[in-house]
Amino acid sequence: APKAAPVNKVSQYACQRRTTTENYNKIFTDAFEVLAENYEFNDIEGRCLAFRRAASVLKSLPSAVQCVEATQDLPCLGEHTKAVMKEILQYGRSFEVEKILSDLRCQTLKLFTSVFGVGPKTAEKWYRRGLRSFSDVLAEPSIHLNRMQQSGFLHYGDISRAVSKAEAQAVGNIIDEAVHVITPNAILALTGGFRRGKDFGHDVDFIVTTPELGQEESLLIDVIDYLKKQGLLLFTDHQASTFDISKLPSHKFEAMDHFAKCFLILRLESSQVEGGLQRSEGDSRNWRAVRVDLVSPPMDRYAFTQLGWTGSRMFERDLRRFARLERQMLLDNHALYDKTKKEFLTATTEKDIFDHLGLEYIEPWQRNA
Ligand code: DCP
Ligand code: MG
Repeated sequence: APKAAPVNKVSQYACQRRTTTENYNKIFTDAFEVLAENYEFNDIEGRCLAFRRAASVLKSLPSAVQCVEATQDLPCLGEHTKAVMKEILQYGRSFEVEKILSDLRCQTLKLFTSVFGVGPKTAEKWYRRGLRSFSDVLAEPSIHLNRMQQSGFLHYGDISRAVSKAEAQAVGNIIDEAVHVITPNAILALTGGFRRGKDFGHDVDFIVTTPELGQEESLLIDVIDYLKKQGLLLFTDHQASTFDISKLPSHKFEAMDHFAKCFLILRLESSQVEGGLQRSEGDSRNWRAVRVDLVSPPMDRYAFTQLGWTGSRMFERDLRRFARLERQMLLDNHALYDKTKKEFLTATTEKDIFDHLGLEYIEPWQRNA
């Protein structure tokens, strides 16, 4: 007789799991994130990914794991991850994680990479030069900070503090006004973590576009101009579109998309935020700096961009992996290509893309993998 199909088997692909912001296994996933980041700092990509995958699986569970035996049927959990879980279950903490947290190199790299515009490579370079603190970096005459890093240091206190939902809403109002003053029928949509229902984020992400193909790029430049004239822009880095329709979607996940986009630091007044700004003690300013990203795809690429920018990162990674390995398709922020049929598959909604992939639709708030 055929074996009964396993009930509620958790998929190895994040895009086949529903993951809300409710995480019942935070004690494990926080520990895994420390280990993953440490492997990332040491350029051990495979192990870094293994711990991120394990964390993602645990985030999708409807309750806390009480014993290691309960993880038996779960995918993506190896010997190492299980050993860490065992330690945490037994002692309430992991000694391996604590060792990393007390490691000076790791602490310093974490500190440096928390600056806007500073990635792991720059952080490593500064560490190797013997620099250990922000004042070390800023006092070192041979170090040239680029414009982004200068703004990163200048607004460090503000942009290293989480953005609240009310603040994200206020940013949305500002962008909404700017976009529609310039182009009344422009389309503006929230994306990124706040679209997934997160209460806090490191930035606020939006898609802006126009119904008329080709007009979206000047829209972005005009929006930046408008915000600048209002004195609301503390930093702007505009990247013009390099989108080339003749290029196949790449299967490399890390590749940034080619749409016009800008990375901004916006000045947000307390009076614009319902309930006012959350300020730290002793801070009497009536404004704060907020990181904002805008991406501007042509309208016929809207669904792919929305799916690609809503995240989470693990959800995106697994959508692409699933497409490639299970469907012989290539997915990125621009397009979906069927390698068997040798054709591009069009989509006007995210649902169309899930349908093409033969996946159940997952709501944005269920993509917190
Ligand atoms: N993204 C991606 N790959 C990258 C960068 C971004 O797939 N290298 C996508 C997925 C992210 C989305 O863009 O969810 C927005 O990027 P953010 O860095 O703003 O991430 P989130 O909005 O998810 O989280 P946060 O609350 O930290 O802003
Ligand atoms: Mg974001």
